[in-house]
Amino acid sequence: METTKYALSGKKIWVAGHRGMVGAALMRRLEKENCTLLCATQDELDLRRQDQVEGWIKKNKPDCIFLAAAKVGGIWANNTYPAAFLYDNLMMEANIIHAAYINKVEKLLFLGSSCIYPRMAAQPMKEEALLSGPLEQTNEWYALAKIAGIKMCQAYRRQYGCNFIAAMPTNLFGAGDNYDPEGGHVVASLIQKAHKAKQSGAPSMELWGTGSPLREFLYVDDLADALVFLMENYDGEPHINVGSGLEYTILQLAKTIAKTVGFEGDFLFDDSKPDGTPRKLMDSSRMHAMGWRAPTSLEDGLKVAYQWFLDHKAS
Ligand code: GFB
Repeated sequence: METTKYALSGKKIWVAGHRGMVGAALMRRLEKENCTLLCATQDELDLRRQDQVEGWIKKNKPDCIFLAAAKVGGIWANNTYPAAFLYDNLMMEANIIHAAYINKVEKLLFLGSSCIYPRMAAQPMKEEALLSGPLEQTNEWYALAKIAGIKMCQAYRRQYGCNFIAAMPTNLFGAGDNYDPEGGHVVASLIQKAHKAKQSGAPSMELWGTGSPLREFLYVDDLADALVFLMENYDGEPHINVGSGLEYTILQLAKTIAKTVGFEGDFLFDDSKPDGTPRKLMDSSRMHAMGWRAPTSLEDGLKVAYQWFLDHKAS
């Protein structure tokens, strides 16, 4: 695959979604580069409004864009707010990608999610598994929006020659996660629950589903590093998986979190809540072949995530 090094030094870079977990990690990572960082808060710029996005890009003239803005949530939020997950994500990505084309942005990186792959895709999931079977029901709305984003990048490359690329991260966790027990993803929810159970001296904490689904977890600062690596080194049309290869059952994850937090009680299973997809392990061999691997263990990443929770969210 032909690639040209894209140097970030001296560039004006817009991190769309800089207050989200991924966007904030990107801001931390990009501070190490000699570049100018642009960002806009939700009050200044509603990314769902085409006129606002076109006006903002025209005025601020970014050289390149990390499209990390998205409406995200865990299994419950995805399943409960299908319209918002579909509409908000479609609008944000369509507006930013189209405005980037009109304003001749040099390079754009779009962020997807491992839920774009079919529910029963062969494991580990290769990039080619996209659109080869039915999606997982609990998050098909979000997945469809993310698939549209990948396809927009490919379409704008083909028709207009735009250097727009896409990365698909696996399940993420780290500083800045959403610790809402209902709306968040499993790692943040379980940190919050384990902390509360420990504080109150509860004999047990609750896990949704059966505890048997397998998930791969990637520390968000590792993802930010991978995204900068791709922006600098990758120019291809196919989207690229970014995983850690670290796969655990939800029960194994819960035990590791309990150890990090210091909760010594039992786990109860609420099987009225969905398990979602049974397994979601990425094949990250393309990333590995380019020379990038995730350096952080689950245990080390969890220590940072728990400390961030204690500093910002714990009561
Ligand atoms: O992280 P999570 O919400 O999302 O849930 P998905 C992962 C697994 O953890 C599911 C179980 O099997 C949940 O049932 N789980 C156990 C819990 N206890 C809890 C809990 O207290 N909170 C949560 N949230 N889960 C999301 C998608 O799927 O993954 C998104 O809905 C996105 O679209 C994201 O792709 C990365 O891994 O199932």
